[in-house]
Amino acid sequence: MKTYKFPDIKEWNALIQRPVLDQQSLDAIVLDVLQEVKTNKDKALFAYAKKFDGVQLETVEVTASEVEEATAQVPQELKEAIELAKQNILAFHAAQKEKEQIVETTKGVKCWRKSVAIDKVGLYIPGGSAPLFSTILMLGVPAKLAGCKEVVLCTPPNQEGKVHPAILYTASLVGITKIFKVGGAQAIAAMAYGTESIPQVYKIFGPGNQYVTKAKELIQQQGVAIDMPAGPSEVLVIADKSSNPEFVAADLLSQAEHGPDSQVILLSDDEAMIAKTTEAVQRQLEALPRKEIAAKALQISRSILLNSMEECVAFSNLYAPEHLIFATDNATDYIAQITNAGSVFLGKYSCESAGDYASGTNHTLPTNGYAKNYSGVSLDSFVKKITFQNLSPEGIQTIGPAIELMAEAEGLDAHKNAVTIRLKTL
Ligand code: HSO
Ligand code: ZN
Repeated sequence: MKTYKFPDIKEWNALIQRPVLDQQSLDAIVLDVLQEVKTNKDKALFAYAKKFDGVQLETVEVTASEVEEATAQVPQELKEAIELAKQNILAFHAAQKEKEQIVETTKGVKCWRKSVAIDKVGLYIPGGSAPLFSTILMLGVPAKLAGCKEVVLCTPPNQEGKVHPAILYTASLVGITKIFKVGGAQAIAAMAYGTESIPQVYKIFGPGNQYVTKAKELIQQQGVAIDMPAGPSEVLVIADKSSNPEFVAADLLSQAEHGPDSQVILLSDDEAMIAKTTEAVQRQLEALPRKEIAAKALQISRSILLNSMEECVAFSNLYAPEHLIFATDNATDYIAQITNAGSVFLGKYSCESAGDYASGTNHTLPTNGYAKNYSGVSLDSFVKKITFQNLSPEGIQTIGPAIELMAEAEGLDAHKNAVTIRLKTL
């Protein structure tokens, strides 16, 4: 972790930069995969499973007996932990249900908005080095709460053609029954276009590598919605002399272990805190099984000494972190000043891991500065809001003349006429 001391505000723009990935060759490769799946459907999926996952599949759909077998393999303690997490995520997201409110904007003009579930959604769960079954809770729970009729899940198989038991168990726990052994860009293509086995969906959610991310970006241009643009996961921690450097170090490493391209940022107004934390990071790192990954992430990470807490918040707002940990005793005093962040963790005991797994908030959050203009996944991500209106004769009589005048001024006579023809009958 490189340390910067009192950087001039002119240097801040350079310090908020995320590592840049070489995207040049990605477009062509991913476009090719999309086209292949669109044309050859299941046949293409079998070929990709052989090529990328090293397995000859007989069918892409996970069977009920595979789910049963997986359920038996998950230790009871882990099942209970997943259940606890699910309950909290359910409670938090259920409270996001909006009450329909009929607004009578003018006498006889009633308008309201109704949340209607997106019929078919697709969830992508990466396999790779960490089987992120927690993400199934984060996406599956709100999808079911919203009332999505069809929830499809794609996840890559291993070389034996199997899916991690905790992934299958968690999917079945939230009521997802359509699970497919497909990974990478081909999974995104399959859900976007549909194949003989995999239903086509209207919106695709979930994290993934750069191929998956690129595929989501491309299918979005073709009219399929996606949860949000994605980049590597990141955390920014604000600490002062009241913070616990061991806790802060553990938080930085919990994010760093996600991937070599994960960025972690430490901000403080206290030089001693930065020194203690960076020492603790090095020490704790040594004991981690994923220390090589975390060490790479630390190479692209920064600790920055600033003049005050106010400056730390200003820097954080400019960086717009996916996760902001405000690790100080008086963290709640700063809530009003926080304007850009995906999810905020206040005080010593609010570690990012709490939100990653079990506190109830969603862990699918905007990265790469998108916290400036995007929200994390919530119940809203799984619904559209349809507006309704119902005008009485009195309603159209009251607002009709204004509409006629406006339509005329825009030179749209047919619009005007739609009102006039009605007013004449009243
Ligand atoms: N920190 C990740 C989520 C996650 N962590 C899943 C552990 N498992 C992105 O918010
Ligand atoms: Zn995490």
